[in-house]
Amino acid sequence: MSNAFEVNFDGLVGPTHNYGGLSYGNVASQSNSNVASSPKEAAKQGLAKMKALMEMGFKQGVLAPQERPDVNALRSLGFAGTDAQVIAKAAKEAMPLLVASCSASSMWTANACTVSPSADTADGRVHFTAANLNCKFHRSIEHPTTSRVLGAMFADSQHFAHHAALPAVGQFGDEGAANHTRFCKEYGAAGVEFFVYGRSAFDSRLPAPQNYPARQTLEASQAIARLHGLSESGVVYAQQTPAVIDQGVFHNDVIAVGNGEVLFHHQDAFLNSDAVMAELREKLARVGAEFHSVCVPRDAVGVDDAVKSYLFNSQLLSRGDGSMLLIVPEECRNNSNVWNYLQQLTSSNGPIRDVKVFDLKQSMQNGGGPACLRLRVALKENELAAVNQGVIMTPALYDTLTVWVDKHYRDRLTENDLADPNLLIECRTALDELTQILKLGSVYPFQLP
Ligand code: SUG
Repeated sequence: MSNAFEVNFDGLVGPTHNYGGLSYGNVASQSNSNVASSPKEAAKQGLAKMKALMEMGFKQGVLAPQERPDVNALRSLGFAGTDAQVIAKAAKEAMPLLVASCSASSMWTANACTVSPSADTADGRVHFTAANLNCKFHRSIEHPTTSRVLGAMFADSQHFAHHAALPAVGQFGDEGAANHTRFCKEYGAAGVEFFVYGRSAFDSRLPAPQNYPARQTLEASQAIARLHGLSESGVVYAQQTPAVIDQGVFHNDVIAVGNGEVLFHHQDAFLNSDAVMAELREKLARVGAEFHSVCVPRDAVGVDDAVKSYLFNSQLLSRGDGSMLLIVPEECRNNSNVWNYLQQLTSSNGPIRDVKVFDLKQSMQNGGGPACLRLRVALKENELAAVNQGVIMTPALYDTLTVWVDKHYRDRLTENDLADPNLLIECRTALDELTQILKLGSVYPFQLP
């Protein structure tokens, strides 16, 4: 079998990064509403993580941010005139809509799409379905540009297949890879794809959370498995415990992370957890893999600690020697229950041997940790060679992007600044240059005929 890799494509934080308080059910987003942001610092924190992983020998890529404010979204809501007039009218008459149209939320590329590697799909291609993200208006406007950017990155139709986002209704609410985990013995071998949903849209017998929205439906996950041509024996579905959604676990990647043959998860993550673990064990065995559950007991780390620290929104990475490394946000070190647990975890003889801490505060304050910021794509060597090489991180690209951020990004952004018509011009100028740096061609609305 040819070599295969997991490539992490991190979202480059866009120039309008701000705290809009837009995500009901996401505790950090709600509690930091209206705090001043630093787009420059945010972008640099993200780039520092990409550089560090590249230097540790992991394959690293970058996913471009989006054009914001999204003037076309505002036009579709009835604001008319020149771009500057559209922004001014929205600022005067409907500030929440302007704020939503300015969100840099595409940085959380774990929500960009769901990816199935070629070893799992019926036609032997890597399949991508852009996430409709239709639970929140500010995120529902991402998928058309996401699709164009993914198309420009993974352009070779011999290796890559792209599907449009699912129908834009709550019944097919889809949040992408944040609720999808792929297990395998080796990245290039057939694996098991694990879809976690918050509720069913059509089966009223299944429970649902009482307070916060369940963003992912079972029916959306099933549609993606069909579109990607996954076999029944290669798929496991599980429902999130509704009570944890009500405690702020708005995606599965806030309470579980998996890689290779390992699932690192909280005791309360899944309904009927024992049956889910048994099905994973059985289906992994069929592809010659041995399933390991690393379950964090609620007595050691409560769900509230998991939500505050984002322990599970970590990146679980395989190292050359077969051991695993966990990339966690700084907030884990600041939480004594979590930090004590991690010391114990890495010194027990389990698969996870090391922890590395990153300062991602700018993203974390909007509920986006290390795992939110990356989209994992397992690629065989020839598939990796077919990826647009402009988006693969190198020391030179890191330097170029750092200079680009310094040139175009503001140090500080508040809600009032979003009404500044210059922000749109700054954003377009920066993105026009970025598409050349990353060799993406024309992907943004302002670049299209
Ligand atoms: O969709 N926050 C994002 C965070 C996404 C995290 N992704 C994963 N867990 N994979 C969301 O809730 C907040 C934006 C604001 O309030 O300005 C926001 O969209």
